[in-house]
Amino acid sequence: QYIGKPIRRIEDPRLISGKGSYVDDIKLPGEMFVAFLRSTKPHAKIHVKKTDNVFTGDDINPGKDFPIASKETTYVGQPIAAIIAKDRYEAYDLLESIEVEYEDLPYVLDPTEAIKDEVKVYSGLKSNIYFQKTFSSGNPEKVLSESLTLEGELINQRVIASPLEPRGILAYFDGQRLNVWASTQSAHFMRRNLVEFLGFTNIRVIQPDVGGAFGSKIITHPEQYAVAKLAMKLGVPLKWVPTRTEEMISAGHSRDKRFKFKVGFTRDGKITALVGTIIGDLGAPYADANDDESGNVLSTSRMILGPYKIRDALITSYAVHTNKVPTTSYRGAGRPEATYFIERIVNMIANELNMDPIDIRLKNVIRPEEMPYESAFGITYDTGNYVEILNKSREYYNELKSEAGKDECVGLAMYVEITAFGPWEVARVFAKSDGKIIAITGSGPHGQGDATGFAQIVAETLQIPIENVEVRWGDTDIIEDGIGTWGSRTITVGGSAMLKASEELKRRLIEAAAKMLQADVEEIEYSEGKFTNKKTGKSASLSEVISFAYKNGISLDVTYVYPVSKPTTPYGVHMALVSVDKELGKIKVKKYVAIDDIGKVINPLTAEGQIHGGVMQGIAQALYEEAIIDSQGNLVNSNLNDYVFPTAVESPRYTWTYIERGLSNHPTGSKGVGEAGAVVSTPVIVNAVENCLGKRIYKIPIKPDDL
Ligand code: MCN
Ligand code: MO
Repeated sequence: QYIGKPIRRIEDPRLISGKGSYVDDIKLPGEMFVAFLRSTKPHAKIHVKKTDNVFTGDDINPGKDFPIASKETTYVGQPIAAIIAKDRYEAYDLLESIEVEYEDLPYVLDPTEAIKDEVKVYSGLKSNIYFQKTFSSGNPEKVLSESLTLEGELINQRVIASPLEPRGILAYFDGQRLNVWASTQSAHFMRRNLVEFLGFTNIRVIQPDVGGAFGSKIITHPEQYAVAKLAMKLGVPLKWVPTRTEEMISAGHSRDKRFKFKVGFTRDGKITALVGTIIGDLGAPYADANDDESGNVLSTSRMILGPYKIRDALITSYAVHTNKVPTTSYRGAGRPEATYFIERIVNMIANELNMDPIDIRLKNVIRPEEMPYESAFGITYDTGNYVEILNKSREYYNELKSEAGKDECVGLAMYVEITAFGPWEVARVFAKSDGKIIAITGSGPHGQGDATGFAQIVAETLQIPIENVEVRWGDTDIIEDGIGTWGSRTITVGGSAMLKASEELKRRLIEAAAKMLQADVEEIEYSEGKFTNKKTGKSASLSEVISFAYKNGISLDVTYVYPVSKPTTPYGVHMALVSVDKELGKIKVKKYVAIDDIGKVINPLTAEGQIHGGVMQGIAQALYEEAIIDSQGNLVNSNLNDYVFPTAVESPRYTWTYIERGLSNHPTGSKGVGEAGAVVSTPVIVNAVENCLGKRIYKIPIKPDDL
């Protein structure tokens, strides 16, 4: 009735008519504004002069350099003092009056230099290497010596997640309770972080409307910790919302991984072995961010074998500190890098052997009869048919090729990724006495359209009109706990919790109806809001049964905790038609075709929207975006004009197709789609340009000069 239908987003009417309410729209009487003074040095001892309304690390985190650096800074942009004023204008003006003394320390910006540990990024560190791990399987060196080989280094450059709304927080301590409104991907996660940092539990966190995040708002940022702490100290409402440039010099940096590789293959295109070193740049040491991003370095390492049967492999991976902005998750979080590396390599081999990109993949992918398949690095690919999706892609590929005119080429790439991470999610579903069903999730959607998906799941399970379901989230007071929205987990993990909670509510309603209609539970038939006693033919409506339940002391409030042990693996084949004008140095992505298997599709409209957005971010990484950091550690392109942020003008025409071959084992049958486009589109575009230029490309973004 609803699941699988392209239902329009129930979130949209208020958002597109400008009635949304973001952190900066919320105003409390007497609120003051906080601005942060930021380090202008990549590594220095500092001394900040304290005055009345200036707060330093000594006030906020005595004896430590986090969240506010008090003794030693480790990147340009790091907050080193907070100032409080009546509004943002006064606050920014006052920043200039703060006196700081810097005593320069040696710094290191390049991760391959940092790995040598000659210059420490922070005096307190034993090593710049956060970790070094080895993943190995089979006998790759021997196999390589018996194969054709190809080697090189691929760099997946540092880019900046740029949600339209920057981070932000409003915090007010009323004498008993700390009330927080924050632009975040999870109210619950932020609450747990604040509880730990402040050592105080009476905290409520509200996630109002959020203008995008793309991973950059998973962690609690230093400024948010600092504002919460100052709000507790001062007892006045404090607000912080950064400018765009501040946002770009202090948050959302990501990717920044390189892969030095040697790959072995046979003359007929079978990949035999892969050996290499992955270096991930974590930026400055800063626990929340490093824990998040180092997980992504592992993810890149373990997913580097892609959908291919490579059993002889050895990958050494390093997560390394530098004196740059700490990196965090950005759409795909480790999987785009893995996909970029392996897909570039597969396409290079195909070109080397003059082989069709689909044929070479058919030679190497995991066969459907081998599913579930455990990769050489221990990732379980649960379900799917990689052969079928490749065969299906051929007609689209041939069509794009036949359309390609002069200086136009087609590129193709494939991916498998991991989504729907645990460890659990919570859903709460209850019936109001007025007949409405309220559905609450512990996750924190912020643009994806999950509320529509949840409403579809609840309406379908309870067989009621979708208008009778209200979906709520983003408040730690309305549900017992939650995880959040990231890792393309929400509709699969949160949705499965929602499905189970709805089923339990239905069971309770049938139990109440049985009492009301004097029947055994098995004698009650339920259909579309109507309960019928099969014996007597007597029936009752949903709202009658709800009223009966309330009057008879039966609770219709269900909370369901859904645990997850293993992620699930969506996959797909994407391709694009690209025109390359060498004379003008111009590249235009004309058409983009995506074929995905994301298991059961809950809502093809919102799922396709996710593909469009994700693909565009990957196109931008191939052609436009790059965090350019100068030799003094300054971000050079620190505004959206210089940073070459794509717009609708750069967008191709999309065709999206899905097959529902590999259902997941979750109650919803779905797999995630929120990141898929960003995971695979970069190598698609680079491959197309490479085909036009007839030479290998190792560095992105591809700039006009490179043509
Ligand atoms: N969907 C579906 N069928 C499936 C899978 C998903 O219909 N089999 C639909 C869902 O109902 C939902 C959407 O697709 O409308 C995405 O669901 P899902 O794949 O579960 O991903 P999440 O909701 O967990 O979103 C997280 C993902 C991530 S990790 C990043 S980063 C990202 C992304 O979503 N950030 C975004 N997309 C974004 N979109 C917007 N507008 N803003 C962001 O910050
Ligand atoms: Mo994410």
